[in-house]
Amino acid sequence: MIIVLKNDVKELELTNFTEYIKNKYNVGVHISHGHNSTVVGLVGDTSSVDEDSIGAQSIVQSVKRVQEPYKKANRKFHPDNTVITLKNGLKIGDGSITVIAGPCSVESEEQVVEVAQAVKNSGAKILRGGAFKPRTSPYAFQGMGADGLELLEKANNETGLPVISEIMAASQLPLFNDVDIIQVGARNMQNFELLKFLGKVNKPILLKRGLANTIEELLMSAEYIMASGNENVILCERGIRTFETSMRNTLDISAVPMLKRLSHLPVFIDPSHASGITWMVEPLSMAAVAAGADGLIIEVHNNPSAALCDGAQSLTPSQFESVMINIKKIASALDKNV
Ligand SMILES: [Mn+2]
Repeated sequence: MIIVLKNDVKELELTNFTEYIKNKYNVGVHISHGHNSTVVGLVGDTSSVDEDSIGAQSIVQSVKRVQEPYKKANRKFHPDNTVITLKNGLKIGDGSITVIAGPCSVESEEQVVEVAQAVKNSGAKILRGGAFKPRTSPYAFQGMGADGLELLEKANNETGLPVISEIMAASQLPLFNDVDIIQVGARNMQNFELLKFLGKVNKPILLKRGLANTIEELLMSAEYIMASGNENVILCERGIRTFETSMRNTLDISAVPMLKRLSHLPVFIDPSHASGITWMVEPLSMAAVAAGADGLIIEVHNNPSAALCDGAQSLTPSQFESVMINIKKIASALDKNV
């Protein structure tokens, strides 16, 4: 349920009102001070809440029941876009386009530092690199683990780029101290215990959509993280499984405007895993920016043919440079910075 308050509400009135509601109906309260209005969202079992009695209060403008099962991730609860600020001051979701780039997996110091420098020179703002890899086959390269995270930290020291890496289990968290954004991969999107655990962590979470999950299921997974206390969630569409076989997955570009409408959270696109094909990354990146995405996460390798993981979809630094040039053209048509 959402309660929109009148414009001239005083802080004390708001406090008294929310205390009254919490005590009377035993529900959680989420307050959002927007540009145009203050919205009080009620979370929990709101079946006993009397709409008419709340609507009759002097500070209340309107009361609405929210049909969607996700509340904190719902734009109705938080009309303004969520803007996430990293340690270095970089803002995500503020209307500019944020590009994350780097290798699928960290393989060596030379590799990750070289790629980090190259993508930074082309305009990437965040370095990606997998240390723990969720591979379909148990016999495929599983990632460098803790050593990989240390190499990412070295690349951060060399370039100043914040880093993002994927976590696969709660027990790995102590190793993620120097990681700026924690990624939850598509295969863990519905690992609810992991999501609840990450809700207690004080770092932004990039949550990838599962390859066979609906938009509502993605938002419910974001809700798990937010309900546990961490509201800094980035949603990432990375392709879904359809009947189409000519690409690794099918990029659901329509997820961008739909997610932006349903939720206030930043929305990213991963064109690399969506297509699995190097030459498709550029057009899909351009389409993502045109559709309103807040950012992109792109795989770049200094020698894709020798990559230990996802070489077929990894760009060379010069191909990445071309992507950046072209998405800047789209962004500037929309009056956005990259
Ligand atoms: Mn990959």
